[in-house]
Amino acid sequence: MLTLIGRPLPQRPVMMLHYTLPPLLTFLVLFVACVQPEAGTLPPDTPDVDLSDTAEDASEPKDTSAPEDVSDDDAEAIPDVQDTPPPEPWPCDPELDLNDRRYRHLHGLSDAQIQRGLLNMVSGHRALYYSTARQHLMNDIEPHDDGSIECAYTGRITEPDGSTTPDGFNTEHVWPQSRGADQEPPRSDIHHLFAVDGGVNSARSNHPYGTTSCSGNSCPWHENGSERGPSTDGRDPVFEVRPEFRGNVARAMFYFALRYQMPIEDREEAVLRQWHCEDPPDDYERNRNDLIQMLQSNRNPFIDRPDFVDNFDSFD
Ligand SMILES: [Ca+2]
Repeated sequence: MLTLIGRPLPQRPVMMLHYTLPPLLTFLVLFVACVQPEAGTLPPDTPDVDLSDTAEDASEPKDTSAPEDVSDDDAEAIPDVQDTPPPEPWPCDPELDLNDRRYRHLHGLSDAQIQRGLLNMVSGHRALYYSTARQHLMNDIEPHDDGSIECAYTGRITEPDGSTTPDGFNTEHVWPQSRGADQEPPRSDIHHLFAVDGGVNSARSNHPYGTTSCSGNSCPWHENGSERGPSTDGRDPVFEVRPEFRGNVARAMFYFALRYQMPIEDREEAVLRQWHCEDPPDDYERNRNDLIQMLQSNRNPFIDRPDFVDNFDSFD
């Protein structure tokens, strides 16, 4: 016999309702009460929602195909680019290959368009911690094929020792920190950092570059082709870089002016343009550009394509 709470279940319907309704209501109340705490556990279950998002992520190959579509568009644009005439030979180095594929999308464009295109290419680089940048500069970027490093201003040779100050060398900011390179990311941007003898770094200080009116021993400071003294254009003092390195300095300055949209004073720029032409990029400088790109994900376009300087009336 069925029983309810220890009592025999009545057989008549009315009596059955009398006995069964209260327990059923109690059961429903208890059921709802039991369900509510489970509902309260929904937040921890919300990862299920995230999982659904993950599922959406899993479908993202459709989205990742979008860049491919963009590249397809670029691919379609290539014939047009290839149809544009190659740039005129660069007068300072007529043998220079001006068909670098990295810049072919700029062929045939106006100066303003080329300037914007180059700015887009150099901007947003991967900024390094300053200590990391100096470590890479001295031990990975500057060493020549024989492993030596060379003072940019005097040519003094030494060996890297794993530090940032080997044999009295330290880090030169071609664009002085006191003239706008004291904040990040410009302070750690290796494109304008060079290894120099510490004493020579002090001799250059933050003086602008220029052509001195003195020569050698007659200059207040001089060492192995670089010298500091009054300039031929009325400034005093200026720092004149030895012939082997003056183009490297000029291109680093042009890069900085473009990357950080900072002006170069007119008289200094005139000298830098002259140095840029006198000392075109060589294999060492181009290799240095490649190494820096591996760290920072951007290049100095004036090393790859020195003729681009001519697309800027002035860096101001
Ligand atoms: Ca050079």
